[in-house]
Amino acid sequence: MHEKIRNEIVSQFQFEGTFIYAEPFGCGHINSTYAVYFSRETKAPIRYILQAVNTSIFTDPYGLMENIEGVTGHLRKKIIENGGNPLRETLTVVLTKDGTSLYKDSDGTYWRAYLFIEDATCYQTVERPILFTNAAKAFGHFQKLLSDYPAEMLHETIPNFHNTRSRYAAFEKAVKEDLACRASLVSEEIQFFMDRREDGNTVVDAIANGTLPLRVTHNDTKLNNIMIDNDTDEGICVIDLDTVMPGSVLYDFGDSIRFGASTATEDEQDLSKVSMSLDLFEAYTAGFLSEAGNSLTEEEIRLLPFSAKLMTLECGMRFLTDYLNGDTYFKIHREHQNLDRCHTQMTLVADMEKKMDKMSEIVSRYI
Ligand code: ADP
Ligand code: GN1
Ligand code: MG
Repeated sequence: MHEKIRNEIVSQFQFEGTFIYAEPFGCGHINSTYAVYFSRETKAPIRYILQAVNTSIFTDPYGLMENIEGVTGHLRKKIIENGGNPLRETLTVVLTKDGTSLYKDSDGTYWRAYLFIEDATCYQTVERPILFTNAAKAFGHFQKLLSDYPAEMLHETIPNFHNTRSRYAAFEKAVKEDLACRASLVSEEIQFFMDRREDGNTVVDAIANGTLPLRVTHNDTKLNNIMIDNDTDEGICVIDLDTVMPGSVLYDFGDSIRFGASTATEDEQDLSKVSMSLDLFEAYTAGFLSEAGNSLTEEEIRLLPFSAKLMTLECGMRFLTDYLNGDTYFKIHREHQNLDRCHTQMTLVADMEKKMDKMSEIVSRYI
């Protein structure tokens, strides 16, 4: 891939300077991400983010980029109005020399590029609670800035992304087809998700009957999808905008808790290390409600604790579905990694079930 990047890809984009090298970058599970480095004659070297879009998942890459250009354009305008720096506070697409947002290479792979957000860190775990509070404020603020974005302009980049009922259907199909001959190895795990089937209907039904509003949401708010400023610890820029679509604010709140309030990494094999920290739940709740609290409905607020469980349940089931299908969706770096990921999510769900009352108590304190 490096040869291809050097010989074909980098010359297609409006990058400044002379190409030096490319390296795989970050811990995303979906796209193939590289940092590409350039030297400049009179200025310091510069790097960019270059990504091969995963088109088996995002089947309409042009629609995807139309969303991203639309959303970042909207954010840029507001950031400027508020006196901020749009080059650091939102993603900036670097265009190809033809002025388009995607380059289709000789193998049919679609490439895109962004300015690299420098002097900021993308954390894989909450190293200090303040980072999580600040991530929450930034996701809450992101939600507010997009509250007047015309939802009808957005392509649905992954249909039914957080439709837990469809997720259950896909899971049951995977169990039945058993493509990788693994179903007999995971009967307890399968039962765990089947026992919680009813939970999958709660938010889907409430959106359908109008009890919960649809908003423009990020839909993938894990901690490594936000850049945190190295000097101030503020959540400076929300990234990974591939799944910005109409959704429930509960998806964004719940997914952040799923990932960031865990006391262990998403693929930890020692489950004794995995639990949902009430302190981290509180750290996130405080930050999120301070930004977005006023705009939430009573029902949204009531369901915040449940949303953490729902998103964790959904994600665990997606990992198990992928394991049953032979690991074709999420990138894995070792055998059975998707099963390990499924196990941490199951452990978190069970722990959240025990802590639900305490979570509700915390929410009520910040309203
Ligand atoms: P995926 O969809 O595979 O998760 P992301 O868009 O989240 O891909 O990118 C993967 C990682 O690359 C991020 O977690 C982050 O570490 C890094 N990254 C992405 N965009 C930028 C950017 N503009 N500046 C700096 N780092 C970035
Ligand atoms: C994927 O793209 P990334 O790594 O930020 C996935 C999320 C999951 C997450 C689990 C488009 O997020 O939905 O919650 O992995 N993104 C997509 O870590 O499926
Ligand atoms: Mg990501």
